[in-house]
Amino acid sequence: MAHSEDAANLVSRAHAQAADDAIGRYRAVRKASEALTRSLTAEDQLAQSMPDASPTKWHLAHTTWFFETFLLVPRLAGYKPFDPRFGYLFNSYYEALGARQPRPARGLLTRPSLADVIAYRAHVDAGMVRLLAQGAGDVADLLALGLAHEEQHQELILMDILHLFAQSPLHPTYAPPRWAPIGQQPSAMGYVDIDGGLVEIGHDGDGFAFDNETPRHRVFLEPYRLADRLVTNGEWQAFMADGGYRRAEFWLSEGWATVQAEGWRAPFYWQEIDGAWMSMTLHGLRPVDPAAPVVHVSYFEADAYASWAGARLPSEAEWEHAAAGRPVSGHFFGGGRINPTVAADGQGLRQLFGDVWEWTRSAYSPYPGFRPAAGAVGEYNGKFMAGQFVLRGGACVTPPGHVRATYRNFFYPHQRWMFSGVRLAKDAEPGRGSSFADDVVEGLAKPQKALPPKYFYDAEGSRLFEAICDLPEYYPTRTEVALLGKAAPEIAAFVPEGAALVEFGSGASTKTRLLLDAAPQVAVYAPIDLDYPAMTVAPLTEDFTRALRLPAAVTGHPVMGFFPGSTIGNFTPEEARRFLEGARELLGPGAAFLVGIDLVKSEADLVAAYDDAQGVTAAFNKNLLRRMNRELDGNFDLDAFAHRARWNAADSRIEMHLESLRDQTVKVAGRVFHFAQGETLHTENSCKFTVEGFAGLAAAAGWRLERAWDSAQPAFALVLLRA
Ligand code: SAH
Ligand code: AVI
Repeated sequence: MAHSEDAANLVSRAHAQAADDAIGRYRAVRKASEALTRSLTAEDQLAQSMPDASPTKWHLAHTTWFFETFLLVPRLAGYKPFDPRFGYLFNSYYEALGARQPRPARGLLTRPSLADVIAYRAHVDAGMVRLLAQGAGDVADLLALGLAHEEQHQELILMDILHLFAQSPLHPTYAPPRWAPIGQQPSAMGYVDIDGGLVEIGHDGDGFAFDNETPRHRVFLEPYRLADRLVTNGEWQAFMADGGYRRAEFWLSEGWATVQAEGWRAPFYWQEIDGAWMSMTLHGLRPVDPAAPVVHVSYFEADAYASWAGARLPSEAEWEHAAAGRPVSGHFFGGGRINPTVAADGQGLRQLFGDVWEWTRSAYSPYPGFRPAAGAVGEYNGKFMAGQFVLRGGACVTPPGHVRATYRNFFYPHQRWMFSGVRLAKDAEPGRGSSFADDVVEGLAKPQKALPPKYFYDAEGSRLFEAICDLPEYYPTRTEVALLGKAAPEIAAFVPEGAALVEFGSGASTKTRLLLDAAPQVAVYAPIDLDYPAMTVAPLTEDFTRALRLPAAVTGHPVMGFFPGSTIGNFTPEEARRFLEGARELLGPGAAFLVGIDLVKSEADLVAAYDDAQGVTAAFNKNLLRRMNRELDGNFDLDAFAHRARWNAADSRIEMHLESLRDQTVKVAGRVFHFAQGETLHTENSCKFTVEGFAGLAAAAGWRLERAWDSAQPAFALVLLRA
């Protein structure tokens, strides 16, 4: 008896607790909406600036109508609607619930007054508290929907107010200008490689989700690459400066027609004032921050930008697969700053959640097996599945806690007043990375035009490189060969019996022979190079920065890596770190790795080595132009560019550039690029190291320095790393 009383008490206490929690959640969301109106006058809250936007007062009333219509009227015995005429005024789009005030005429509703709407909210709130106190469990799903719905309108209030204020010559400020100082440019955009395959997307039913996120289902993804951060205003300005809004070749036909009809020449809220770009924001009219993510761009613009940048937009499945399981943290509404923030420095995917909604290339359509809910709430999402595109991740005006990895927002491709921005994606070419054409388009679109040095090595480039190695000025090859000849017996002691020697960028394998001669215990030779396909035992003809597995012949052998020639100096320090990490995984635990590094020396010797008297290095450099002409239908005039080799002391590297000798326009990869006189195409870095500096770099990638051999002038070193 006593026991069952206790049990009954426990159950009723749990019910009371659940009811209290539900009331608490309800009140918090309702209050948050009202808090958004604090800085608004009654006039601000009545005006409607365009048919797509609604007055704040209407949002406040409509969200209230939602609770009244879907919860109180059917569920709370004795509930009396505040005013039966409100059903007509504040029904948004529910056909099942009858006629309604036309959307573009919401701003004409001077009655009810704002005070009446506030009283309406109080009346419905009192009803909701009574309903929830009776038992929150029965209405839990509808309550969650009503609250998520109200949170969507909180974001709409902010979007719509910004649009309204942007019409005002006074540039009103919605929130105090807590404007962070102009951010540092984020690090260069990188791409994260994602395997894809058969993956699942969609909500799994655990916790609240909108119906459009269901059912969870399988999708096949080809391998793809996702940009590690959002596109910035600075990058967008480069697109504008390159005629982005004037060149039809980047645009979808409908997008191009819209550009013409609307006269678009910049993102939605940008204004050019005295030669400087300013943007209307919720903090008033502010200078465009080049480091911050671009915002208020349409799908058409996002797509055009991606074409210009040699990339594409991600599909929603690609986006979700990459975002799944990551913490939903980022810059959402709150904390004073209502603007997208600059990407944090760092690795991997950043800014996935918050800041700006990210356009995807996916049409907003039902998932396989999608069924709208029964009754009028079934009109919530499903009936809008035509002609719109999906956006992912939430924005700085989205309430915190509102979105998740499966969340699908959607807008028409011409719309721009929402906080929408761009993350780029690319197709992966399995094993090869991006294509030559993609890299050329991307590299020539950068403010400092640049190409990855790996494209030097077509057959002619490899021949020229071998000629460079014989030049009197090019000391590295001769020096490393001599050093290797001397150190080979000692190095051989580190080579295990039956070892597989994996060489990166083997070229003609001249240096390898010195090592193989001294270490007959090597059983398998596995060179990885873009060129020299069928050379030796188990060659991999691929990009060594992307090699994911070794040839089968290596299996079962202890592994030693070999990377001579200071080719590692052709990476930036960040690329070198990433390469060394990848090599550690590829070569496996306990592997040894012998790396040749060129050491810092006098500027005169360095410049001479990269600008030889016979002009072989110049020919090697210009061969890149020849290659683009041949493979990418380019029309570079080789005589209109000059070879330059410069010592960059700050970054401790020799840089090779091709300098344009006149103003010119070049066509390549189906695109047109302008070169000003004196502008350069940066074609190679060749970093010069100290042994200690290099050991630090290797340590950051998980390698320990075990031994080093170095030569006197010209200084060069062979370092032996251990995983
Ligand atoms: N190891 C030789 C050749 C160095 S030249 C030496 O020390 O003399 C650089 C070599 O690396 C070239 O043969 C080039 O084809 C290759 N290479 C450059 N970048 C590469 C990449 N990303 N993947 C695979 N091979 C690459
Ligand atoms: C392959 N690599 C290490 C050479 C270097 O010295 O950076 C390529 C080269 N560039 C000009 N000359 C040689």
